[in-house]
Amino acid sequence: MSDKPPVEPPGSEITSERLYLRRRDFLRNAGLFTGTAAAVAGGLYLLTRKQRRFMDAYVPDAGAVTGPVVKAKGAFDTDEPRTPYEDVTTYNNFYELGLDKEDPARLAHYLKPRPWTVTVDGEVHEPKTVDIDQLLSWFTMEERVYRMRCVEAWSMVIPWLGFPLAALLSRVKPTSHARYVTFTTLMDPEQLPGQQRPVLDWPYLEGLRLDEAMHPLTFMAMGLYGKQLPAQNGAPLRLVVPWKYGFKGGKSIVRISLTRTMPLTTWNMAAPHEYGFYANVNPAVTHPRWSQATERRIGDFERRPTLPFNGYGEQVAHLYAGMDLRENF
Ligand SMILES: Nc1nc2c(c(=O)[nH]1)N[C@H]1C(S)=C(S)[C@@H](COP(=O)(O)O)O[C@H]1N2
Ligand SMILES: [Mo]
Repeated sequence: MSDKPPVEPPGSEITSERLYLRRRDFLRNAGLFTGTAAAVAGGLYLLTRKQRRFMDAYVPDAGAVTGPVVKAKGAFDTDEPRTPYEDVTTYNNFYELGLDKEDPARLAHYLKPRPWTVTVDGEVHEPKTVDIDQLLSWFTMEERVYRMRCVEAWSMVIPWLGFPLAALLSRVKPTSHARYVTFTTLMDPEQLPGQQRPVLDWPYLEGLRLDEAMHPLTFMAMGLYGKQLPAQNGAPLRLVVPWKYGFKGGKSIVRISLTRTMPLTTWNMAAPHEYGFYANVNPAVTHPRWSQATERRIGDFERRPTLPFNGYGEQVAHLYAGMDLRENF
């Protein structure tokens, strides 16, 4: 790593500023910017209609995900307003598809989510290499509406479709030695042209402790907004860990390995003083170059306070009992 050029943080506030201004312009053009709460609610309704048309045009083959879908509001769902589909699918971090927020949607067509094979191996009794559609057929798809907080201090609310990682891990039966889980993104510079340049040490690697991986909030997403996952969001399979910074959620995963030792993870290797292994959302631990105390919810005007564990502390704080969360950031 040491002979590589210094790595920039994943993106910048500048782009989100632009998006914020665009949203404000939209509302102003719609005559709603200075309106009442009712008018703002009306604006959200218009946006939703607009998103729906965009969605139908944008993901023409995205029919329903195979199999039954559980849509009931789960115990962990937030009922905060959902970030519009257009923003969720056009404001992305996926460095293998470019460094600007708009790049992944623009370059999404390079990535072919079928055929696709996923390997689950390592410290398990029943390692498996399966076709993605076979894997899909093992689970009932659930909808989970989660907050997502990027380490760059912006956030979204996203309705994911997928299954708990615990369901997959139970199937392969972890051995008593398994303590960590590694997630590996596809390595293919033709499908992920950003891998032609050594911006990061490819493939993108992420990891969790096994108890974090088995937590019921930890989710494997195959869709969002009831449709198949767009490539820019990590098709066909991506990790979602809602109490951690967004970079923990590795995209376009081909391998899930259980290990005895803590795995190397991409951002931690690139900038160990800035991105820790745990990366739990923590307003009290400042990034060396910016505060994590507040965040901008995409589409909002005002910043809002960032919550410890991104608001999931009641569910997950016990996982870190007795740990110094400043040291283990
Ligand atoms: N393979 C891969 N996964 C990745 C990234 C990436 O660059 N490459 N970016 C991460 C970051 S920084 C964030 S915030 C989320 C963004 O997910 P979204 O674009 O679906 O909102 O993906 C994460 N997963
Ligand atoms: Mo991020």
